[in-house]
Amino acid sequence: MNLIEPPPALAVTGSIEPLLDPVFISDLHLTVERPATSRRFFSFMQSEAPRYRELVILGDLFEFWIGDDASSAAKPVVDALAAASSAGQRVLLMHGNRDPLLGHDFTLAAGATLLADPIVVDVVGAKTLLSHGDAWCTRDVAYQQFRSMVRSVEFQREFLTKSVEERAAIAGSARTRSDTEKATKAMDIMDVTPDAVCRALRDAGVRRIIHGHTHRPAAHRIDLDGASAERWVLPDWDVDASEPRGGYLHFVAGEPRLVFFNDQQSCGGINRRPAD
Ligand SMILES: [Mn+2]
Repeated sequence: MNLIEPPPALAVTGSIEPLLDPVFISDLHLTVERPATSRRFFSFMQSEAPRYRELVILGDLFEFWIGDDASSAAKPVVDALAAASSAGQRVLLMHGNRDPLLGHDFTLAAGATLLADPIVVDVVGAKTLLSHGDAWCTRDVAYQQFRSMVRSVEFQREFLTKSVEERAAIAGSARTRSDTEKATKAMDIMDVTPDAVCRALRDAGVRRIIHGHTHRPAAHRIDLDGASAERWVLPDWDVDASEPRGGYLHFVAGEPRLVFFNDQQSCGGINRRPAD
């Protein structure tokens, strides 16, 4: 990392212009180990994404990211984003829990803007809270501690001064640990905590949330202090899986709608007006 550049945690912007016709994706977990998922991303960038004015990636575009200077395998992805931004599309991107080290060099190369998490944005006329979503999984105390660490300026500065080889080794062992840990945890601990979501809605003064991370795509209607609010959860992508999955959220007649690549993938309230 060039030491005069801000660490990734400080490379984010906290306020952006309204989104007029956006498409939202998240949790693609792109890696050379999932070639079909990468191919689906490139075809998405070719055929679906250009229909929208804004492309919004709510975290975990990549399976892992150990620094902008160690990203040669991701060049085709960066190029696809750069093509979109040069064609006039706004490309907005948020850190996920797997790629919180996406930084200034990446955004410069991709023509993208890094968003703070969470952020309140006017989305198709409605003030909306956007987040990756992992910050609301508050029951996972150990994870929240890890999250604050990797998002701290001190940790990032120190980690990014290590050699690429050293960073790869650290990230490799951390990932092995987290997969083992995840398998042994109760599933519900990995979902968002309803109270944390309500608090976030109240603090932000909004009635709609869009997030990813939990891999539980759905449209939830929430009772918030006697009024109604909505929580939209984006699908993760895995086209290499035995049952391929993935999709996006867009707006039809001013209302959010989830779209799945695989029609068989169904969850409560999907492709309809928000319901439980
Ligand atoms: Mn995630």
